[in-house]
Order: sequence, then C-alpha cells, then structure tokens
Amino acid sequence: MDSGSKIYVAGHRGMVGSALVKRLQEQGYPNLLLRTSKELDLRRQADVDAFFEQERPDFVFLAAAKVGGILANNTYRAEFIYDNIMIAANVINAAHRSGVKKLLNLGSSCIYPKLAPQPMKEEYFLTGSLEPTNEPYAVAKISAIKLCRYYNEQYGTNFISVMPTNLYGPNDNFDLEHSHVLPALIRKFHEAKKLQLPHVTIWGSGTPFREFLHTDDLADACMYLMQRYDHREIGEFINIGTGRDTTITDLALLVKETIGYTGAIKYDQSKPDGTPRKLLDISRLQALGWHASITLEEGIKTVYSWYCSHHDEGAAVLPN
Ligand code: GFB
Repeated sequence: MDSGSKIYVAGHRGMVGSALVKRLQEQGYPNLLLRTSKELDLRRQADVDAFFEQERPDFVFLAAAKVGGILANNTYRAEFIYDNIMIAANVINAAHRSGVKKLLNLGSSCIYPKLAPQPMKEEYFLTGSLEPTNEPYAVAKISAIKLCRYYNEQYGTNFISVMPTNLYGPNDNFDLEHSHVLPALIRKFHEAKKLQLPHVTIWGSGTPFREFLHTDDLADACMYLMQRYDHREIGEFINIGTGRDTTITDLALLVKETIGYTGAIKYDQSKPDGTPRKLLDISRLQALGWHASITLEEGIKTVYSWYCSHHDEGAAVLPN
C-alpha cells in the first residue's frame, strides 16, 4: 500500500471499521473509499459487483458484518448466518473480479471448536464441534476464511484472513440485549452508580474466561499485516489477541472499580455462559513481530470516557 492507493474499508461505521479508518488516516492514506450500508447493501451481489467495477479499489479491509453479543447471536440465528455469508461472498468475489491487489478478511475466535485446547493454535481450526450459541456466525466466518483460501489457490489472489479475539473500543454497541459483555458491563455499572442501585446483574455464572483486545490494537495489527505479509506467509489465517484472559467475574470487578460503583454483583443464571474459554495462541503473530500495547485497565478507562461523552449527559467521572 502507498499513499496513493485506493483503499475500501467495508463496514467503516462499525467499531472495527472506524478504528481502521482512524489508523489509515493517521498513517497517511487519504484515498479511502467508504459507503454506508444504506448507500451500498453488501448482501446484494449485483450492487456489490457494480460498486467494485466502478470504483476499482486497490486494497480492501473486509470489516463489515452483522455482529452482536451472545444473546443476539443466539436469537437472530438466520440473520447471522445469511447476512454474514452474503457479505463475505459478495465482497470477496467482487474483489477477485475487479482485480483487488490485496484483501484483509476479519473473522472471529468463535471459529474454533467449543472445547478446543487452550490457548488455541491456528491448527485447531475445524477439529471439533462449534459453540452452539454462535454457530451460525461462526459458520459464516469459516466460509469467509475458506473463500479467501480457495480464491488464492484457484485465482492467485492475495486475500489474507485474521482471527481477532473478543474486541472492545469506541463506537461499540451499548444496547443491553444485543451488545457484547464489556460494553454491557460499562453501561450497567455506570447506570447503577448514577441511580444508586443496590446491585448490578450480570449474565451466566461469571466463570467463563474471555480475552479482550482494544480495536486500536486490532487496527494496528491489521495494518501491520497488510503492509508486510502476503497470504503465503500468513497461511489460511492468523490469530490476533493479547495472550491474556480473565473471568467474567474479574472483568465485572474491574469495570466496577474503574467506574467507582460500590454496590453488589448478582448473577442471572438463566442467561447462557457460552464457551468456557477461548484464549488465542498468539505465537505466530508474535513471531511476525507484532504485540498488543493497550492493557485492559487502560482500555476500559478510555472506553468508559468515550461512553460518557457519547451516550450520557454527564461527563465521565472516574474515581481516583
Ligand atoms: O461478550 P459476549 O456476549 O459473547 O459474552 P461471547 C461473554 C460472556 O459474558 C458470556 C457473559 O459468558 C456472557 O454470559 N456476560 C455477563 C454478559 N454479563 C453479560 C451482559 O450483560 N451482556 C453480555 N453480552 N454478556 C460472542 C459471540 O460470544 O463473541 C460472537 O456470540 C462473537 O459470535 C463474539 O464471536 C466475539 O464471547 O460468548
């Protein structure tokens, strides 16, 4: 990529896409091609083909997806598989047809078997059954990995896939039903503090482990890989994570402390736990010279400040 390259970021309004746009701009890539989902519905093949034919981007970051937390994944199962397969198939096929030089496809750590050994190495892919709560999303993401791989093999394209762990950052979804755990906890503890509620209820048992990566780190890793490595060096895909995880209870305690809430934590065990643990093995990424730099403590503080300035009337009031 050079400063004149035409770069399409699919999903630029989302949490990941917006972090990529910020990073691309910071690194001096002004020629960005951006379309909202209203302007271009990526599920419609003819529209996607016409867009690529007309615009002919040099590079593509495929960050568009229908995403959500455990309950959204488990509820809107048909939409999660259909929308995500259509988006991936249309963008990857159009990128090939229009001669895109390189494409980076964003997946998810839920592509691994539910009970994969920990930490999860890339070679554990497709060695066991998936976690049922996000099987539709995972199958779509697995299809996208395979599309990239087989287009590379048959057509000689250079499409790389990356599998990030659980992500958080600005522009996340803070809806209590549909969001992931971290934005949900930020909102729950913030509102409980403001309204002086006696307790906050979190879902499941609190015992599952999750690994969290800030989207600024993810964007940095994506740029690093896009600029330096092609699909032969990356292989079928590569993990992106921090190498550290935490239980949901410890995460809740950290958010509680960051926000300065003093009430109790209760558990709603009628909600699913999901997979017990999904820590990524990041040795391959480290061997390529990249590591995360934002700690979970710092990341939660900055996202909480972002939440307060975008979703709440009052400014962020962090305890000392
Ligand atoms: O982040 P999350 O929704 O998704 O939930 P997954 C992680 C864990 O946090 C689960 C618990 O064990 C939840 O039960 N949890 C506790 C909560 N309180 C809450 C809460 O208030 N809201 C939410 N949402 N969770 C998703 C997949 O799985 O991970 C997607 O469904 C995707 O497909 C994404 O792969 C990265 O980590 O379980």
